[in-house]
Amino acid sequence: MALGFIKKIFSFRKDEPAASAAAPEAEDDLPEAIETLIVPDKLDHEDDEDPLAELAAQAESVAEFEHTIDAEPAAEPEEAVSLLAPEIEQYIQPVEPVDPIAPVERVLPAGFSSAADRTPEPLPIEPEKRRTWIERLRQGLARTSAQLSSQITSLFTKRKLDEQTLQDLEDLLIQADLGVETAMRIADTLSSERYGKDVSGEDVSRIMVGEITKVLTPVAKPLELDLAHKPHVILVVGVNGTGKTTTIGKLAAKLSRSGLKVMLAAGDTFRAAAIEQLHIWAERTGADIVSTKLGADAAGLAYEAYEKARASGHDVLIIDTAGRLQNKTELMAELEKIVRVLGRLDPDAPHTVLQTLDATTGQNALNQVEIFRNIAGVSGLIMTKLDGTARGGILVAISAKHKLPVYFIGVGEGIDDLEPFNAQDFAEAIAGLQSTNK
Ligand SMILES: Nc1nc2c(ncn2[C@@H]2O[C@H](COP(=O)(O)OP(=O)(O)OP(=O)(O)O)[C@@H](O)[C@H]2O)c(=O)[nH]1
Ligand SMILES: [Mg+2]
Repeated sequence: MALGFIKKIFSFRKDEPAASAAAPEAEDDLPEAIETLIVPDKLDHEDDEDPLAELAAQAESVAEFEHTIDAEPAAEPEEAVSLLAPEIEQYIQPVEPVDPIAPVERVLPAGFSSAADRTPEPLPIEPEKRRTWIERLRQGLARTSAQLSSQITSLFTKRKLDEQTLQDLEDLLIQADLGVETAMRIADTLSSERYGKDVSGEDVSRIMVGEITKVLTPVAKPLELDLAHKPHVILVVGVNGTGKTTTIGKLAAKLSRSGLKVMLAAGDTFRAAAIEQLHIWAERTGADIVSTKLGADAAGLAYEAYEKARASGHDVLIIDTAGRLQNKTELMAELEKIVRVLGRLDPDAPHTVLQTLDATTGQNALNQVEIFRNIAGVSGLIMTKLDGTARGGILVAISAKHKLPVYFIGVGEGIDDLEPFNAQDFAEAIAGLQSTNK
């Protein structure tokens, strides 16, 4: 009899009509009873208690409830529990968070460094994981690198290196967004090594990797956190859709995992969906969040978030912002106000102003850095979507021009798809060269 009742409960939960045996007046009570019985977080048990044991305490209500439905004699509590157990187990497993963020000891994650010791030694990346994201990076840049390689190969087939081929090579490299400066350096190095001689595609790739690595190495830096001043404030800026909110989620995951207390602030107050999106990331990563109502003043929110983060001892505060470049004047005023307000609370805040760049946008990313650097005093970059059909060459041009640190790269939409930026890996992926040192 108890089993019949359980079946009724589960069929009801799956949004099917309750079995006809249920008395009509009892049906209204079903949802609550079901929640009490089968949704683990409604059980109000401590973490270290067995949820099934906890159920035993509630089993009487099973029997009682059954009684109200079927007017049958109540089942013994133990019987009800043993019958419920297998069904309940199914519901307990999925309720585990998809990406549990268990705080561990307080060691900064890879890609961050502490201002206190200033000896950034990135944590080793597991070989398996490393392979996966490098492959994604290569795939993302495959179109750029394949196109470039085939053009270079056809340029040098059966030709000795002369002025014209050097000029053609430079043009190819500029078309791949690498920037005039780097294109010229690659051509110069090639010229000094092989002028008047045969040149293979591999020669060019090798020199490309060398020159690109030289440009990128000085900017491939960890994001330094000054944990002596709590909270360390990271303001995240960038054009719409470049990956600000997603990147904030990924950063929060890394920091929370290393045991740091993270607060997020939903500073993009113009879209309800933006606020909601950040709430979801906060939930997934175990970070706290401060948000306000739609259309509220973003600087006011930043102020409130800072005060709360300081009062509750949060290590890091990450502030999301809107990126409406179409209304540049308004955006500029808003970002300036956020920076000004934070500066009143802590003269060094925001300690980091991070700009996200979408790798699929190409040349336009260069202008975006120019604009946001002026508006918000960008202090470092993260390039996202390098797993897509990326045009990553522009990062070389940006680095040569702005020399801003590049902390991480986004290689997917998932919580772990953010990797510390590595100059050589990136250079090899652009040149389409297989890694030599892994
Ligand atoms: N493939 C891929 N997608 C990404 C990456 N980073 C972000 N995205 C996706 O890009 C889209 C835009 O990302 P958001 O984080 O919402 O961008 P945003 O800058 O906050 O956008 P606004 O709030 O509109 O200004 C989302 O669909 C993300 O899932 C990445 O590294 N790889
Ligand atoms: Mg956003």
